[in-house]
Amino acid sequence: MSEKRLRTIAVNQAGYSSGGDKLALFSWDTPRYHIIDIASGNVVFTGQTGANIEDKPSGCRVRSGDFSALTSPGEYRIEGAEGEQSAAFFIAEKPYQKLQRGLLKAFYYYRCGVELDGEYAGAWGHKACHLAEGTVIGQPGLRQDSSGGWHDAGDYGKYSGPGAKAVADLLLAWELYPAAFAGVHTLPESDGSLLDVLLECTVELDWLFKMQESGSGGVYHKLTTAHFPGLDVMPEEDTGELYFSPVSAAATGDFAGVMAMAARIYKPFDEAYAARCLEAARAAWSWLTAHPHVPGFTNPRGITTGEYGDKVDSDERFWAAAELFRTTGDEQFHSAALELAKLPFPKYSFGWGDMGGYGTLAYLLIGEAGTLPSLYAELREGLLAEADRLLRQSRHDGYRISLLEQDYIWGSNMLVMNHAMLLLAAEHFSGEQEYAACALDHLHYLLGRNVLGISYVSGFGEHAVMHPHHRPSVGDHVLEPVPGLVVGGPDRGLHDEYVKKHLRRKPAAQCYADHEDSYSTNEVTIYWNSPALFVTARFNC
Ligand code: G3I
Ligand code: 9MR
Ligand code: ZN
Repeated sequence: MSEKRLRTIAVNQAGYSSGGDKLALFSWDTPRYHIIDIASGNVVFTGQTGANIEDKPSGCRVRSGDFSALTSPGEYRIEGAEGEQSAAFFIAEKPYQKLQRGLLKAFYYYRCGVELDGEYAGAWGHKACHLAEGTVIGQPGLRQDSSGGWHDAGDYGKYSGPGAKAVADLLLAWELYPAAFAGVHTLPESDGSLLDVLLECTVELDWLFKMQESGSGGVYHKLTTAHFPGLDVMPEEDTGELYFSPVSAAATGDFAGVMAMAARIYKPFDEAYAARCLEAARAAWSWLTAHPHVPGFTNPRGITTGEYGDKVDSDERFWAAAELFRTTGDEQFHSAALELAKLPFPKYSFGWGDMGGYGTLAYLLIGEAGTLPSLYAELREGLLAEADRLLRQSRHDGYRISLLEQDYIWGSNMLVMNHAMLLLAAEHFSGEQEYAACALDHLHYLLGRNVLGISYVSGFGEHAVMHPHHRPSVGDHVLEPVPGLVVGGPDRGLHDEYVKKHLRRKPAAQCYADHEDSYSTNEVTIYWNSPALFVTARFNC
């Protein structure tokens, strides 16, 4: 059925670096192809495809065409034997610089509580939003400031844990790949001292401070209206009452982790800010130690916005302990991390609900000398074993990524980028280039080298997502969506009405619809952008 008709020539539409490997992937059995230079119209390369791979997730027999020998910078298109065409793509010395800037600028577009205007916002400006005080659920009469931060996604909720994941990815990107961010001071409020990436993260950190309950140190799980507003409602028109949902252990652990990280990273630039972050992290840690066993968060009665439920909080606690230990060197945090590490939560995951990977990275980044050698070795070997598993899976995959059929879930593109992050962490700790090459294959997939031949980043690629489930993009009457947004991607679970109706019986990797009603495949979130930014930064060093 579908695989017979689908003839995709898939390329990374953001491009390939001149000196690097270049593969196009063909979704059907075709022997030959040629490459056209778009400026001149000339055929500049003729190639043969390799043996096919039966690819279960895409439902296709995939062949690859290797055109690494083509190195001249330019804009190209691939044509198949019967006139099939790929999207346009670039060959350039540094093909991902614009992409990195776009992925970071997306966070500016996600900002809440400020007007987006002028040259920097371009066509996608809007008035300041969500400035009202919020009601604290369970504390009658208590209302407090709730403004600032980034909207979570296509909706206007603000959720502490997911926000912490997004900031952690950006700060880690800066820690590991500072050269990729050097000298970039383009934000409207930039005074040339803090780099854009660090300045943008303070937007979310400043809001996170407001999510900490004064006195207890616990952190409210989320701040949203009672229900999602209509899909065409602009942020400033979303004026329903805002509610702080109760404190959760997951949110408090994530908060402690990201604040401890910020305390370390901002110290050279702003001692007072760093001290405030550390104090907030310590207060959150005190709440955690005072509340060793708490039930997972569920939405309070009457609140129907995103739940981000998470029953297991030992991963968030482990991250908090490891990050506080890394930042302070204080033994109390080390012994807590050692105890928590014994618990059976995933140690190599970077999902909004599975934050153990950040604890592992924090611990390993201390270096062997400052840690318990047995735990250091266990985590290092475990991380490399996980990376090896991802490498093997990628080798068996037609589109050269590590996702198995069952991994095409809601937000599968986050898994694609999280796996790439893990591979890059493995590169960092082992020096093995093979891991980086595999991570780059994951970026190629995101930017269009997938069975649908679509770039999952708005504004990046000739055939890029055009209709994200993103309220400002739907409500603003601008044809193009807000640029630089990463969408969720294929979800074989068919979790919304639109895909249930239109995508029945499609192979997993084809369960995606570029339609604004498909919130389960085509929404956008800050924590899908953030790992993509981390991965892109690696390839801009
Ligand atoms: O973890 C299980 C896995 O074990 C299982 O094999 C798989 C099979 O479907 O499901 C996995 O769970 C999924 C879970 O995400 C964990 O990633 C669920 O199916 C899936 O429904 C769930 O989706 C979440 C979705 O909210 C619905 O709760 C997304 O991760 C999450 O990103 C998304 O978040 C929403 C917010 O609620 C509101 N704001 C927008 C945002 C993005 O759509
Ligand atoms: O628009 C909502 C989106 O931001 C959420 O991520 C998603 C899942 O919680 O829900 C969307 O809202 C839909 C609601 O759940 C069901 N009715 C249709 C709504 C979208 O228009
Ligand atoms: Zn807002």
